[in-house]
Amino acid sequence: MTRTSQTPATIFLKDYKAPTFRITDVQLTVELGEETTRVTSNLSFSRNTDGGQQVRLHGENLTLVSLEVEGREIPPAEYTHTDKDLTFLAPSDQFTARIVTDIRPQDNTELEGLYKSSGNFCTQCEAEGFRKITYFMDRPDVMATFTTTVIGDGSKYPVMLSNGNLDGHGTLKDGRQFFRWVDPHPKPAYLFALVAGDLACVSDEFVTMSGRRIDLKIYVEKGDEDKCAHAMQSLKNSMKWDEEKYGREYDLDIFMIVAVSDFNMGAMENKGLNVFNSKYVLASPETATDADFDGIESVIAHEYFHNWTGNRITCRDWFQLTLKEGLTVFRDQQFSADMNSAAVKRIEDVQRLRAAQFPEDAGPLAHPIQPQSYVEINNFYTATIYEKGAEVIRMIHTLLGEEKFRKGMDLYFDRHDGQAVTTEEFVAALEDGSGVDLTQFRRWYTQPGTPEITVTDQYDPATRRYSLTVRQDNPKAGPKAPPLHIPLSLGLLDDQGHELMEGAAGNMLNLTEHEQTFTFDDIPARPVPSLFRNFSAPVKLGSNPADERLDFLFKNDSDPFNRWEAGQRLATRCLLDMVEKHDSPERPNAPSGTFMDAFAALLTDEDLDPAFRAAAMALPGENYIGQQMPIVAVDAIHEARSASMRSIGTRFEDDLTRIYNQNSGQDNMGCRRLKNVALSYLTATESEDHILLAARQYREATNMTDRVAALGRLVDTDHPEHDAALADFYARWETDQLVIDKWFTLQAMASRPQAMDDVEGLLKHPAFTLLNPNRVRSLIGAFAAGNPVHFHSISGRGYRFLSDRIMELNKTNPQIAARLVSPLGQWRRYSPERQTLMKEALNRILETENLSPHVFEMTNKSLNN
Ligand code: B3K
Ligand code: ZN
Repeated sequence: MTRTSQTPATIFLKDYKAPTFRITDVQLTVELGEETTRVTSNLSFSRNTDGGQQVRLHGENLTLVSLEVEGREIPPAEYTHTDKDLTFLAPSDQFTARIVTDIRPQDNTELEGLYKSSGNFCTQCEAEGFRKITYFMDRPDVMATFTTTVIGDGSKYPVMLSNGNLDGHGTLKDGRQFFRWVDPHPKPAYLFALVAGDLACVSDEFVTMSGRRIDLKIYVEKGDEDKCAHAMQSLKNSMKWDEEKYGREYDLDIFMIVAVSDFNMGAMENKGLNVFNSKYVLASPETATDADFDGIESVIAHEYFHNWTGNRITCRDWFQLTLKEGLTVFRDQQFSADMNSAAVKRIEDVQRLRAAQFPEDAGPLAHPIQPQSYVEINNFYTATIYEKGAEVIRMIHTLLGEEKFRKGMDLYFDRHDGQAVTTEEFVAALEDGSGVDLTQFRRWYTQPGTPEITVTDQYDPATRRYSLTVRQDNPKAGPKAPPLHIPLSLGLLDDQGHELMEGAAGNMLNLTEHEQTFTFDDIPARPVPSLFRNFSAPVKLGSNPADERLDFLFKNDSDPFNRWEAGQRLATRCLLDMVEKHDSPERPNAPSGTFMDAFAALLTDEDLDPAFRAAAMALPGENYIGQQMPIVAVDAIHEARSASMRSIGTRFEDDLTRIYNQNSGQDNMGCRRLKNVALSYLTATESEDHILLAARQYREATNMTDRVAALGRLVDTDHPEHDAALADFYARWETDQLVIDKWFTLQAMASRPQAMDDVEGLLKHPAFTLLNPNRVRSLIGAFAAGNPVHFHSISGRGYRFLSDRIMELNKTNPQIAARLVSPLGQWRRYSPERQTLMKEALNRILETENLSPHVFEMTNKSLNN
């Protein structure tokens, strides 16, 4: 470590101690001001454990005005006060305190605590933001009831919201307006929320399974009211689904969602008052793509489902984060699968896991889903905690089966409602409720790394016995790591493609040893195995079957996930072969014949669901191909993929044109997706006709999905349509920030040679600002994660561009800055020249003055772990 004196402290799970005192009730008054906002907090304390009289409250960036304990003003000599906390002595085992503090939300660019966005006040308290509003025991195992009175200028902030049910509102003698909210459900401070502003409201209602009428309210900036219908419908669907699937009913009289434009992440599940990034609320077909609509549905569901998995039952400490996040992601995945095509949803979930979580788990920031330590908790809202966490819950679901899983969940809710618990308590409830032993399974919580699976098979015609030998290794967890309990869902197919085992779902094998052999009797001829159906475990399958076997599975597997997977593996193999021969005279310029035949079969298979067909037709992305190589051959991969797109487009021009035409003008997501995949192959040929086809689609589009798909094809060309379409798009949508984000992203991901100049130029565009996280993600995030050729340019320009932005953002928004570090942390996977340049970029960051703990932790671990 280069920094010693200011190296931030590491927090360890093993050091967890229950709090000596608890806060059971909070009466909060927040007086909103243009200069100073005053927060008066009346707290009820009671003893929780032995351990002395000292009371320590967290607090950051606060001006302490006064402290009273049991009605007595405490003089400064009787308390200690640092920039992190406030400590005083408890007079007895039960007492009250009144604390007055001043804050300046208008100066808060970190977007944590109370801040202003577009002139409205809003909060973000998870993980440790409440301590930036007032002094408090800001830890999730301290759960209190809250009454919140918001006071302010009613002409500026007519809407004033907080958690719970509305208990009164009116005008004070001095003319200020107040609203009082009561939340009867004890909650940790991270679920506190407050919003005030001049907002429009869209209302609806939901009648729960026990007949209670719930008011549903979505608050948005004025003028956006007509973009809330999909969010509202998604909310009602989520409420109904949670009742039917898990027996969970909503528990307040009102459920509110507020959309804000400056938000560090997607959304936040504050009790009864979810605050959302407007990206996950606002949609109309003209302004949002089909993918945006799906994103809204899943994030609305996710935050709503947190009401039970996260809020009613919360985390004991932040090491348990996956308790609520993995479980809630699993639940939102189930919900989206029920609402849409389950197969396509599963494919997308696995793609996301592979794109973000697998590299994380193989790199310097690898951690188990229950980490043992952290420096800055906000850095631990990772793909591992969320997406791998969801896979772990899914495996429990697979091992228990639907019915026993529900029994386990019922017991979990019964046993722990109102508590702050650990992942161990969760697993124990699932085990007790189902009667299934999860002793070995628990290792998934503590082992980092993606297990690598190798499979060999044998068939003996004399005994009609088939055997599969399966081996698991997890190099990241170390050579002595004990084996995991891995569910392997298996199908065996005969040479006609028929299932040889009961039911199309096949068999579930329990892989519990390092190496295990499973035998199957009465198998008439050598079968083709379909392994890890529906991606039954988050593992890497090492052994690669022959092309013919993949082709066979691609055409015959009854498991749609594995069907798609076989096609992707075939494609990956071809692309890797092209990459390997990049510099040799036998360099192929098209994928193999087997692949082309399989692709041809897709083009005429009209029985397939169009969305599935579109997913199966798309080639694996450059990043995914890179992940399959020990050292990523950035340029060769780009060239191989582009050449493949081109050769497929040329060879199948007629079929692709037919598919394009057949699926044009259909008001159906799947058809749009299929048509736009066809367009991507056609434009890859670079023929003038097809570029003009994209230009026409751009101009004539009636929805954003088609418009953006067409523009995406044009941004990669030098054709005059490139500038024309980009200028038109900007002029058309200039006032819609979410649409302009797409304009930035498309240019950030373009591969044409001058793309890096374009990206640097965009930094100076009047619409660009580092203060808006969506804008940062749309340009800088999209470039670093989605433009491998230019980000990894051997000139080092991409790396310098990113490190410069990280250093700038470190000053205003360290959470967002830290999130941008991870692409550089992958340096070990690149050529020696690139490694040097990437490390140089990381070292520059590490040498920055006043480096935040957020950026320090990510950069330091990226270099040294
Ligand atoms: N729980 C929030 C994430 C909070 C992130 C804090 N840095 C959103 C979610 O997962 O639902
Ligand atoms: Zn969540």
